[in-house]
Amino acid sequence: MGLKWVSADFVYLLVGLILIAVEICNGGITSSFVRNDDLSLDMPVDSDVFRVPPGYNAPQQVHITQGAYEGNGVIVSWITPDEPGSNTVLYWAEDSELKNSADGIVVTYKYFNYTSGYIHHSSIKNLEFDTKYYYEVGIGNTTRQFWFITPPKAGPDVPYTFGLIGDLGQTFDSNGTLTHYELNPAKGQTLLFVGDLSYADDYPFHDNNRWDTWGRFIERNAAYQPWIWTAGNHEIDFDPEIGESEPFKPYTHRFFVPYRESESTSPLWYSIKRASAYIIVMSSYSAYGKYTPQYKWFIKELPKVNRTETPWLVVLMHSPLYNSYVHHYMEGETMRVMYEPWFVEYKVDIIFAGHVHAYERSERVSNVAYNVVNGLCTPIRDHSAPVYITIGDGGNLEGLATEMTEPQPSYSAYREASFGHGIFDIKNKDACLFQLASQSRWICCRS
Ligand SMILES: *C1O[C@H](CO)[C@@H](O)[C@H](O)[C@H]1NC(C)=O
Ligand SMILES: *[C@@H]1O[C@H](CO)[C@@H](O)[C@H](O)[C@H]1NC(C)=O
Ligand SMILES: *[C@@H]1O[C@H](CO)[C@@H](O)[C@H](O)[C@H]1NC(C)=O
Ligand SMILES: *[C@@H]1O[C@H](CO)[C@@H](O)[C@H](O)[C@H]1NC(C)=O
Ligand SMILES: [Fe+2]
Repeated sequence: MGLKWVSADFVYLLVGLILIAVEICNGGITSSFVRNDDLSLDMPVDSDVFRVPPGYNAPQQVHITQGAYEGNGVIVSWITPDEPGSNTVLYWAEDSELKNSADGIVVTYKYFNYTSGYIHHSSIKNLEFDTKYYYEVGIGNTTRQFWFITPPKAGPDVPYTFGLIGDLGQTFDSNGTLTHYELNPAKGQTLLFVGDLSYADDYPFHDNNRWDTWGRFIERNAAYQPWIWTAGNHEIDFDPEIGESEPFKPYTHRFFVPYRESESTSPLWYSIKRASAYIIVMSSYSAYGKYTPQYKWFIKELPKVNRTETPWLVVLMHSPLYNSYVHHYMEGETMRVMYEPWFVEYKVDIIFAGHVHAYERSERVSNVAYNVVNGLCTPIRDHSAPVYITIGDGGNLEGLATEMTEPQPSYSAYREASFGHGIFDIKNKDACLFQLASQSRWICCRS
């Protein structure tokens, strides 16, 4: 690893049990660190990370996500290449001989001249909280076993550690990001993925074989801990010129989420509780104006959140609302205008986004006073406002965003062009820390 992973967000602001309490920065640090901005290539199709598991019709691309609003369910997904095989997942608690089974469904889709394998999704319900389970997919002599650990029941002082990755892709840098996440001693227990998964759409005709390679690449982590999915622009796969006019087709066939449990009508926006966090996932690329399904769902969602039970309110979306990089500048502006008043009124703690291939953290600011005629259009410090964190630096083939708007706006606390992941580590109801990439320093999430 060495130095190339080390970056320098040296803001400490620690609350509660943690000892250090120095705020060095007061707005506007631009790190001079740039992690190798040479374009990284996608790993070749015959790379070790894309290896097809042995055996006839062996399940591949195994991944799990949270399968129940309360956290006591898991959706297991996998693909069999040759024939449908079985939709059943066998599962058993670590200390139990009793094998249970959950049935699921199998779907397939076509995209231009590509035909998918058999994509299985099985939802396991009513699991015990805070328990290790083993599970098995496949039939005959090509079964495969994995495991996961359910979260503790939701509650105010339940510590939990989330990882964050966005814009991952499948380059050598992507592999570095995933490896580095796996090796982080902070040990993320669940990954919050802020959109842009495979970048298959960068290939001619959106070569969906690159969705399959990506599925095999992430299996080594995503089969053992839930990845919480957010859709990005690279999931839209809208290309009417080649006859593909159903947005999000590959994504919604491959990645199931428990959206109905939060009364959502679309897998592109939903929410879950996990430990002491309430996580709301939004879709930057679905209609979100007033009266739209996403809007109507969202405004009912916020009052539902019981901050005594889940004190940490977190929102995931792909396109950032505050972004001072040149790349994708102001793309999140219409969504900011629509939703920022809600985020401030309901005191959302953190909004994580990706899209910009770099890291940026905002101060706690809001910009909600403007009414067209009053000229009040500059962000101001606001303790009810969220911190905005952009972590779209997973390592995809499009490369880093290095160009920043100058001067650095005062709402921008820290920005740095580096690949990597984040760790969002909840200690208790008052204290939580965020760590960028592998640096050993942490910042406080609430102040
Ligand atoms: C089991 O796998 C082996 C090796 O791939 C194969 O030769 C054999 O036919 C398989 N048996 C069954 C029952 O599928
Ligand atoms: C799909 O079309 C592309 C471009 O014509 C071609 O290179 C590829 O081999 C085709 N794939 C299949 C499965 O027919
Ligand atoms: C990806 O990373 C893993 C773990 O560090 C390593 O074993 C593997 O060889 C890497 N693959 C490629 C293609 O870089
Ligand atoms: C909120 O959660 C707390 C702690 O779990 C619980 O005691 C309380 O009844 C809940 N409030 C509502 C309105 O459901
Ligand atoms: Fe993006």
